[in-house]
Amino acid sequence: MLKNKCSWLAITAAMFLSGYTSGQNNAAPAASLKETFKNDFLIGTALNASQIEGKDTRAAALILQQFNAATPENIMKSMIIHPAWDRYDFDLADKLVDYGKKNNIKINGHTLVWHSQLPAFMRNMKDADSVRKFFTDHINTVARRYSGKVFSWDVVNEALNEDGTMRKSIFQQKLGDDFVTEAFRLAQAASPNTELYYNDYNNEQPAKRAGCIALVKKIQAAGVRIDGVGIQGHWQIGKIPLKDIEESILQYAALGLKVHITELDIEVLPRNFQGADVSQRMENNAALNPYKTALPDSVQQQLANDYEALFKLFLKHSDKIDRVTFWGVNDGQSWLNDWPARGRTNYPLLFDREFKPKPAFYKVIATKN
Ligand code: 9MR
Repeated sequence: MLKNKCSWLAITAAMFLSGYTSGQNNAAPAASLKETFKNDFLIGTALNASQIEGKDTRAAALILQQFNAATPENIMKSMIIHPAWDRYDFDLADKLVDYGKKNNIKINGHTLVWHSQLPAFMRNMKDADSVRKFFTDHINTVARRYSGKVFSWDVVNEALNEDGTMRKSIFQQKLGDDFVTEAFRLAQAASPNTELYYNDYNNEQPAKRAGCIALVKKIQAAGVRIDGVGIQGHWQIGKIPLKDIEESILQYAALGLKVHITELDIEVLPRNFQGADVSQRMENNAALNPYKTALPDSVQQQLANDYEALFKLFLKHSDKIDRVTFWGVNDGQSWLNDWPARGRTNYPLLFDREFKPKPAFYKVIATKN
């Protein structure tokens, strides 16, 4: 307890010295995440369209200072990149790839196969041959275009239910469970020099983890390459499943896989379920949005402690973890302001709405001391 108090005092002092509490406009923190963890793992962020286009000038400098990896939050999803049967729109994805090359930022392609955010023309597709054609053309075309240009692909995203069984997505229904292996087979041929990942949320939980391991073993048994597993990391304050996360890192690594933490954020607002299934929603009301103007100190401190515990664990297993990516640059830009309830004020990341580092940022940096 005393130790906690002392380290909290030290963090507050560090923030004061670096200008965090003095209200100055120069938001740039003295420390850099990518520098601090350069011998441990890549540090990534999700980028939205305006950040990719360079329109978010306030974010621009911070991104370059803090991150050496990036995942497009939405613009490589099939709905956007493949809007019609014979039409692809590569504009923003090409810009992202150029931006990464110019700034030494490794790009993770997200995502080739996902049941959500599908283009309108294929959402209600009935006939299996048409679904297979979409699936094959999409992977071949997109993976080939960015072959050697993206560092890694989330080849398949969220194919599992919470109990570890296969989700009844359009792909599973029309192509069967083997669609996952097929997706990796196609991606491997189209993009031989890109690392290939299976990505999901809650796949650190025992039942879903077992399903994930079974999926990986099936891909491996078919002689198809899979380089790693992405644990998304959409967790909740005060409830970080550290033991399950550690066990998962060990079990995935034991299969010869690399581990990426791919979409890290910590929800601070009330919620009655875990995970990141975008179809689950709640009605907004005052009780669900308690910190409209500011985050109370006690919650800020808990958030910082949670991030500290996570990074201590990541460092302990840095030989197995290649990348840790936050799902957004600052709190104001997080998807969690609008999900599972719209219009809330959430605080899940390391930088606040003014792009200033939060106490959690300093605690994360201090894990290296
Ligand atoms: O952050 C993304 C948000 O802007 C989109 O509206 C949403 C739509 O499906 O997808 C969010 O990102 C998801 C990611 O692609 C896959 N894992 C869960 C993420 C949060 O929903």
